[in-house]
Amino acid sequence: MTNRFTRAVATLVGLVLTGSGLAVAGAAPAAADFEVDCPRGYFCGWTGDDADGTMWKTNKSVADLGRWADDIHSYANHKDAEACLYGERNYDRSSYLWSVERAPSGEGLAMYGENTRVIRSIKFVQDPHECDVSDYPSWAASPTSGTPDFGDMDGDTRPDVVSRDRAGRLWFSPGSGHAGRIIGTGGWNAMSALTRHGDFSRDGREDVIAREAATGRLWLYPGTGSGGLGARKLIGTGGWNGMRGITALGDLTGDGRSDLVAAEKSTGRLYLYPGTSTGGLGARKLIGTGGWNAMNTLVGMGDTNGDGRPDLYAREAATGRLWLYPGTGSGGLGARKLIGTGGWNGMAHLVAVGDVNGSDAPDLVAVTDDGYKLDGSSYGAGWQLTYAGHGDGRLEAASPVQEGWWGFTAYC
Ligand SMILES: [Ca+2]
Ligand SMILES: [Ca+2]
Ligand SMILES: [Ca+2]
Ligand SMILES: [Ca+2]
Repeated sequence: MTNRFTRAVATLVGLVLTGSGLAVAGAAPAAADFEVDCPRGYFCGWTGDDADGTMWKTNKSVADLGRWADDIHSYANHKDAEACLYGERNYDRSSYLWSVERAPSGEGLAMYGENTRVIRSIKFVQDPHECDVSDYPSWAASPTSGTPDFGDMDGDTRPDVVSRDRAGRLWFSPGSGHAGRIIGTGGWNAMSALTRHGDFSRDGREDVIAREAATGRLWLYPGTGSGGLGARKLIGTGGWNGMRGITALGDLTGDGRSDLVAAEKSTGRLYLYPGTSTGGLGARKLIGTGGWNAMNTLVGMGDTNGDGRPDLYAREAATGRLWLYPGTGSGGLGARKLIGTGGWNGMAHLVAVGDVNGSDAPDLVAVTDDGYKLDGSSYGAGWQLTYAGHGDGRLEAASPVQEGWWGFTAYC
């Protein structure tokens, strides 16, 4: 990923004080005012640096810039979309140069940059991910016979991945390895938690649960069985902003209904919210008496140790350690075990996906953060790693599987 932009640089040029201490009053601005010259809703290019010279503008994607290809030496994006710049015509992804971010909404500002490259085409997209890689995370998994109803949303026994892009769209990446598709066309940025695993609506299909940031409500989005989501249902009328680590983890209570856990911010307690026969949540039960605020991620893994109870992984913020909290026969969690001795804070996302490699034991997918290194080499953000489950709650070591998972704001 490359994002090069300089915000409002040109307007600052005329205001730079010299070392003499002389006032800038009367100094001629060195640059044209790109905010004014480039109308809102347009991407503009200038033949000169500092938004000087002849201006060219477009409010639509341009597959061939023609003679302008060699002539854009500075530019500004004043459109409410990401602009992908390409060195070749027709948005050839192999010639992708970089993207120019959209102007921050409501501020009326344009994003400014300078350029020495040939730009032959410009495409506007909702998310910079669409400039040079697939619009969705690429994903493939083996069929499983272990827990086919855990992680699989379209009934092919291969676990699937759901992701949210920066534009607030929800994507479905099927385990078949085929192209992903949009299952939520927008508005998902209004959700401050997304979790999936298990069937809450009692139709045998896995569902997604989301917390609405503005209201603290909890919504159930029933899986359709083909990877999509049906009409949502309110399952928590409020107060969920007081909780963190909201995690659907399968049936912990042993009644055949999927359950939810979440930690209470004010007390650090962990609560179980049992799924009910009507697809809602019953009275909560205390299953962790404190200390859960020390965990910055909870992962509902499924049954990692083969005892038939779903288990929880938790990442400890201060140490970067990963802990296993095994589900017990009484609907609680047993004594924790150390699974990862450190370094787990280098992961941007930990994603429970069920059994990925067909071994019947659940595996863990991690998405790397900026600082990710392996054997001294810097890999950076957006690498997908798969940690194979050992069958006893532990994980095998992982290597980078593929890049291209950067830029998504949530996975479940
Ligand atoms: Ca599937
Ligand atoms: Ca369901
Ligand atoms: Ca249950
Ligand atoms: Ca277990």
